[in-house]
Amino acid sequence: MQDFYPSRIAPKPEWIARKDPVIHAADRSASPVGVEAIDAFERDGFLVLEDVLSGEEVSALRREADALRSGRRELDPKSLITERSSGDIRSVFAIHQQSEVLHRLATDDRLTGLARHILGDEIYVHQSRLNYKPAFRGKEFYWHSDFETWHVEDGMPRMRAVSMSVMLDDNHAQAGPTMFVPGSHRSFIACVGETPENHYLTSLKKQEYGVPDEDSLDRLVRETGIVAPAPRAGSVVIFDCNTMHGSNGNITPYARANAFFVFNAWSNRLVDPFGGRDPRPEFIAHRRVDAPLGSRDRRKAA
Ligand code: 6CS
Ligand code: FE
Repeated sequence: MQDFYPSRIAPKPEWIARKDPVIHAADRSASPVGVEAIDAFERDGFLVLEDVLSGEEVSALRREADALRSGRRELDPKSLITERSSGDIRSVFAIHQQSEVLHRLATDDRLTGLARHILGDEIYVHQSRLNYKPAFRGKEFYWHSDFETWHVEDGMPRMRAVSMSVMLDDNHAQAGPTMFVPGSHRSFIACVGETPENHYLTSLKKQEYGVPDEDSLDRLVRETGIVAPAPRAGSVVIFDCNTMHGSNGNITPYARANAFFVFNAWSNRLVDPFGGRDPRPEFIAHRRVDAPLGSRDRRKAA
């Protein structure tokens, strides 16, 4: 399959103009969040949806997140990623497959209806994870485009995926919220450096390959700045697969957790990784998916 976004090949960074639409919906007036919000998402590459979940829903999700991190649950040990320094759990992957509560959230129409609209297709979960940024010791996530990794290391052909981050705690500007560069989703920054074998064993703790060079980051930020939404618990921050983002460490007493779901268009299912390495394990990038999300239920309902 043609590689529209070659990366980690050339000896120096390259900027490639995005070849895919941001909003694939045929009729934007059907947007579940209104046309203005969808236009803003297209312009900025991210969107904050306040108060999507009720207080009760958030409390139930927070209890589930604590249970998943407590060691009291039978989880795939590979899906638990710990902080290098403290050993604290940094992420739990494949949460929609390991928790009934989180599976319900991953298939909640408030998320999936919007994802289908943006992607203009049936969808499935490419990746899900619980991100914990512990108090006092939360580590940073360096700047990156998710799509660059998902294209090179997972074989995601086109930019037709959207991430949804559900806030389980109130976010604070000082506690390392996710930062976005508005408009950065319109340029694909090809990175330099060859992907190491089994890169995921280190990249999920501290990503050092597939990260943009400082000149490109400087140029991106000079054009449109940095925005770091810090919404309340129950809010959802959605962002395009190619929006440049990262987060600082957290030395405040405010711990924060978010449940993160990546919806990919059914027509954009993974092929062989464009970086030529073996595909990453199933818990990080789902390949064994036999039907779009919810299609079984919708077929039954029909
Ligand atoms: O490699 C990945 O798929 C994950 N890494 C980061 C830093 N963001 C996207 C994704 O969760
Ligand atoms: Fe990311």
